[in-house]
Amino acid sequence: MPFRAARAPPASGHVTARAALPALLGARAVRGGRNCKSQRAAREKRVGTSHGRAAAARRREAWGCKLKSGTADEDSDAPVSNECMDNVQWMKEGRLLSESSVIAAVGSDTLQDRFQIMKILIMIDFVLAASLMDATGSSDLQNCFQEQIRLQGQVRLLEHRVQQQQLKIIQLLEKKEVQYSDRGDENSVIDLGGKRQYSDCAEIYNDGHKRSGFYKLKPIQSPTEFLAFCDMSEGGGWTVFQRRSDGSQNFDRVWTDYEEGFGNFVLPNGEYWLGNKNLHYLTSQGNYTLRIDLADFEGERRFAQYARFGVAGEEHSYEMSCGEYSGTAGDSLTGGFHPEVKWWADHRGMKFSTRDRDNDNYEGNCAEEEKAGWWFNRCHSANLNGLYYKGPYTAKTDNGIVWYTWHGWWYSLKSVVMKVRPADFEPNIV
Ligand SMILES: [Ca+2]
Repeated sequence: MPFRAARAPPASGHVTARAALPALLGARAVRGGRNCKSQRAAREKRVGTSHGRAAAARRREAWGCKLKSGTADEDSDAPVSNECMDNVQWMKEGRLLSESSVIAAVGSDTLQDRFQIMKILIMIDFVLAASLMDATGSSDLQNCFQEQIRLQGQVRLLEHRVQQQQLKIIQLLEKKEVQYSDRGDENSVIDLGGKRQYSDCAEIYNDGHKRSGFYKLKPIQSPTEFLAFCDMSEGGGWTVFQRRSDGSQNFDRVWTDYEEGFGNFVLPNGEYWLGNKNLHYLTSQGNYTLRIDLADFEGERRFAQYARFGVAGEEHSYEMSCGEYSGTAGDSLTGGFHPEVKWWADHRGMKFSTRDRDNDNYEGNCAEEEKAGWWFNRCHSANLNGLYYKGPYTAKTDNGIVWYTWHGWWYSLKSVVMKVRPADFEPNIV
């Protein structure tokens, strides 16, 4: 039984040279063809009869050129299966090999010889096609199509999984970048190797370490070392004991928390309280200047500076003392902005208070109402450990981060840094 229209004998079964010549040319056209459709078009052009088309359709099906059994239209643009392409390729290669072999064997290129050659080639085609059909029985072919469809489904599923995995990889890489960036921030903890102990950041600065970051300190009376952020800007040598930057830390804490210190001692902008004990050890070493840097949500910065800042020991409930004010934010710490408020707004001489240790001058509990530990009086005109609102706020009490002389009681500041440095500090510029 013939398989390829170009190679097939007419219905009568008789092969003529007139039919065989275009068949040979047709084989060469297929060589440049890319799929079954072009193959089919070339073939139908050559056959040109309904009988030929029907036969071609049957043969194409047998070759695996039909993807959907029973639905493939003669002129359908349906994609061609790999098996079909494999079969076509197999036939093409076999046909071309046999063609060149026969021509070489005959060694002639006259028209008559070519007719003879073509007769031989047609017979070879029959043998090749018969072999293919034997290899692919119709039920086997159907099974192959089903297997193809199943495998294509699996391919789509795997492609979907690959896409999901790629998305996951991207997410993990992004997460890793964040971690690396955090790790970069952790470099703000600076280890000097422990060869020397420093009593404050001024000593570290004048020992040649002029990069801001967390350093280990051990004030003279302190039994242990502790980390503190050294601000080496604004002349350098500042030991930071309080920082507010983003509201990430809870400052509504009990006595022991404020005594020991709490917060983030890693990130350069980490919020923390150094601890009343450490603050006492630090400031009892000599004459320290307090500087308070403030920023609001409008991008403006102000500062307040106080001479002779000190914090007494635990036996005095960490009472605060300070001297003259200078700066741009106004004097809220001593109530110096108005003589009539001093009696209740001056924080000098005040003991430290927390919600569980009420040392204020108020009948109630300032720390409890203001949600902070502080040197409350009755209660305050400065409350830098208050709740982190963002700018203007409303509340039952003025419990935001308040510096009255700049923004009043009902505006909570964006950032605060409280830091100390020896009054006689002279930066070593060598
Ligand atoms: Ca009270």
